[in-house]
Amino acid sequence: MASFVSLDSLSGTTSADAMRQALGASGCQSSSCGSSGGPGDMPADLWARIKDHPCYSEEAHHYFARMHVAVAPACNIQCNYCNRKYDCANESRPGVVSEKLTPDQAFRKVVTVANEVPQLSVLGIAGPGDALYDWRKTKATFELVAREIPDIKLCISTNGLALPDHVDELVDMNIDHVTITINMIDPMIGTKIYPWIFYDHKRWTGLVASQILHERQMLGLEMLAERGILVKVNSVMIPGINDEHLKEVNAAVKARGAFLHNIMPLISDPAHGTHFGLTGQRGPKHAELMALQEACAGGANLMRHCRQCRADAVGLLGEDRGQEFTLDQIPEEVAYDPSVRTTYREVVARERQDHVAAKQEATAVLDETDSAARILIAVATRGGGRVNQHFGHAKEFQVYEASASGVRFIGHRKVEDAYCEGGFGEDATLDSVLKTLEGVDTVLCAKIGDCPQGQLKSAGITATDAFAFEYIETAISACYADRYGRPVQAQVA
Ligand code: CLF
Ligand code: SF4
Repeated sequence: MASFVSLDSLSGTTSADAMRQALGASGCQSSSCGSSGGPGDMPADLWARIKDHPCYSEEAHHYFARMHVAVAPACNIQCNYCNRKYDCANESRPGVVSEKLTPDQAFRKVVTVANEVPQLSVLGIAGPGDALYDWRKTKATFELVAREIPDIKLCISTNGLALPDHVDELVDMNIDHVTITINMIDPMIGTKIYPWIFYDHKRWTGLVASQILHERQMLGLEMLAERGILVKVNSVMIPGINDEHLKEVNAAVKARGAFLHNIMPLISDPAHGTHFGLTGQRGPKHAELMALQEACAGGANLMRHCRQCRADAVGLLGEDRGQEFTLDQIPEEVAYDPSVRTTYREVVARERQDHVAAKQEATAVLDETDSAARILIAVATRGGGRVNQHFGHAKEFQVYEASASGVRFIGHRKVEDAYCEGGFGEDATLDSVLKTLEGVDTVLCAKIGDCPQGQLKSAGITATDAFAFEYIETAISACYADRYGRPVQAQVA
């Protein structure tokens, strides 16, 4: 099993001290340059529907994984940020072409993953085309899987054009989570994003195309909300085109019953061959995205932990185990064994109770401080809600804001290349990590060598492994309180 929180690690002791000792006894001994919205916030029935969904619950993404199966290659619109040779940019990182699957192949893949990845809780169909336009294959896949693994959550992502035609079937099939990508509510803005749509057996262009798309998206959203389906709206932030406008989109989707709004940065690169990539349209900077998210505060709830995953992603958000489950590695005959997932859920349920208590203690620690300081703290984590990853192995950092009023998840930052691969560090790569950590005050990780720690210090960033294996909130509150004052007895053991 790959690196994230494992069944073995959770089944064993979960005390931070024991984990630290285990790290000391394990292989990676780097110390130098060359080495290596929670249950209290919503009604219980709503929490029950999202608590295991890694995208709909920020808390769940520490514990649960999703997988996508690329069974729906056809699409009924053209987005200027998409090149059909690549994965769907609505829900995936443009890059390599997906391995497209038939429903039967997808079924075998899901069962294989469910047997080997205990964290799996959601099956999503997110392209590489549109899950509803390619509905026959989406439906066949979900039917096969739901029969074999009844407790898996079914989730789809769509551009919304075909959505109103399928709402009844979505309800009948118990598809409880639907994402609609809505980039505008003003069709004039839509003309800069969508060159054409295919609707009612005809291709439409210009303003009328965007008008039809807009009306269908709004209608689909309202129909789903009326039926009680949890709708997440994804919006691609395109500077100069819809960035300011997304505030209006946020208000409009909230008014129509969207559960979450996920504002994602445009990924644009000439190498992807998209219209925006080829015409030099840039994506937003970290700070621009954060400013827009702040400006939307008070509107529809925002998702901030999206990883813009591929249409064939497998694993916890932020990891991609897809290469372990390519078709050539999937058996012809599969049989589902529910025991691993069942055991994992029992362990996670216990772990989560501890985590909730730890969060409450962290809030109490921060309450004791009396400071106006707000700092960004980056955390290296492999999942489980803990500071449990070596600095040099972090492919991304989760960024939190710490202040006397609490610990707030801000988002994640991807590192182009992890600093330490296989036991040695590269100065050039540390430079890219430093760039990734721009604006961050403190880095918390399970282990860091003296040299990178020194280089970070020279860049004004404090990096420490003193809180290794603590819950993230516990570590952040202790770290903040150490800096800005706290009573000695509140210190974390
Ligand atoms: Fe997949 Fe999307 Fe369902 Fe999640 S992803 S279909 S809601 S199961 Fe999640 Fe990936 Fe972001 Fe999508 S992190 S791109 S929001
Ligand atoms: Fe590409 Fe998805 Fe847009 Fe279709 S809806 S053009 S697949 S990004």
